[in-house]
Amino acid sequence: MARFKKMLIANRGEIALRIIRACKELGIDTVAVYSEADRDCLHVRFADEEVCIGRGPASDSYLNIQRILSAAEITNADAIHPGYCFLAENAEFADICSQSQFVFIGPTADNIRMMGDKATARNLMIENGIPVVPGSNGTFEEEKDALAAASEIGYPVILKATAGGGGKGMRVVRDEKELKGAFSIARAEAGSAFGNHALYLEKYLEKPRHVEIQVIGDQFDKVLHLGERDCSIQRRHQKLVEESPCPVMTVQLRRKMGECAVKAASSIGYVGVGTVEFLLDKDFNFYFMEMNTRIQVEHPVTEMVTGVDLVKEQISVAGGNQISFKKSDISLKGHAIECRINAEDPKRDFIPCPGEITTFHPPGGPGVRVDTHIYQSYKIPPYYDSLLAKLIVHGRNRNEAIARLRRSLEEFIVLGVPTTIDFHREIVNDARFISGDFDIQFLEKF
Ligand code: MV4
Repeated sequence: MARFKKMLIANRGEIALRIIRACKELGIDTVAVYSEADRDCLHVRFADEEVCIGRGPASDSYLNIQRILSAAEITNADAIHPGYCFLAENAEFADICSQSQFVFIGPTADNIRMMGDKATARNLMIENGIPVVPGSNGTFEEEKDALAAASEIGYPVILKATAGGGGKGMRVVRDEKELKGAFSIARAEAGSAFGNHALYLEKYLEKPRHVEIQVIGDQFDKVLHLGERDCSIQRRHQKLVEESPCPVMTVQLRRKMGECAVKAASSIGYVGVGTVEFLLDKDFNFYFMEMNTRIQVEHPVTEMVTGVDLVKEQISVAGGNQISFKKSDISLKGHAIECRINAEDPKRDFIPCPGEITTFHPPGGPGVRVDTHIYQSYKIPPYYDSLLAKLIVHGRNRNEAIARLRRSLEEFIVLGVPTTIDFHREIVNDARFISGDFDIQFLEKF
């Protein structure tokens, strides 16, 4: 693949390193951008070139479109990889990149826009025969319309901001009185958080699992899926543990969910890697929630069970190549589980804890992968999210994966700041986790 000569990575942390690794294997030179708070970061050291783009706060650096484009121009980069968060799902940024002759490593701006508006995405799924939770037809501007829709659907309902996603701007409402209180507050919150007031609502499902399908599309109208990830173990919409396969998945259900995910992506001519999120209820009914149009934090669990390098494949399809494998090449081998290690204090409501890493000893051995940007004496700046490392284990089956996870967590030493390692040690010894019997409320009762 001779398409790209030089890639600018518009991100930091472990994902910037992950992208640099993919570029090295593809023979693409790399440009790191960094903030003044990130001078000593590994992405800066491992890239071929580096450009400082501003002060610590993300709005002055990793979110500053003009500075990132200037860095791409002065280094003569031909592509820009946004990673996740920051500008990854910013349609305007994707547009500006292409207008400036830089290939945006991601889907088209229109793909991002379409899926970024959740009510629009929901209607598109209905048109394509993909199951959605009973809910409103589009958004509403007035409380009376929300009340009418809710009484038709039946309580409890969940109010969602059409410009939200990933749990931002959602509110569960149990009766008419609650809806009357919540409507204008949710509307105002959506307006200030997303610059878009519009809300829609759905019947609230009480204890589903969060199951998402990894998809990839190329520029030749080919879309394939790479199986699922179960991401039910989360707290305040931050995932803590992800695994593949989903412990309750069957071959038939995977085929049905996979077909729906492929249809969802195909219906908008999707190009790139993406994730279609579903809720799965106890009776194995599944419902489309939203589509994430980026590479996700938890992509390594899919890499471990499929053997596909998703970041290399993502860069390849953005460069105009066909997907490098066929549907029949994809089989899920064994079981993979990821734990997110954050600099947070579980004893103090998971408050982020920046500071200096005084001791760092990552685990190793068979079936163990650690994606991290930290090292001994690294100082965690206060400006960004608290993810320090992803521990990903693989085994021939779920039990072997859990055994490897348990002993890896015992080996893993991070001192200097509180981390979620101890919390994960408790999760892997929980009977319901071990039996695979959990849903999105698992940590609330933990
Ligand atoms: C829901 C839901 C229940 N019913 N929609 C959360 C993130 C976004 N992707 C969609 N989400 C949900 N949508 C209906 N109709 C449950 C979730 C949900 C969730 C809700 C509250 C607390 C934690 C949650 C974790 C995963 C999903």
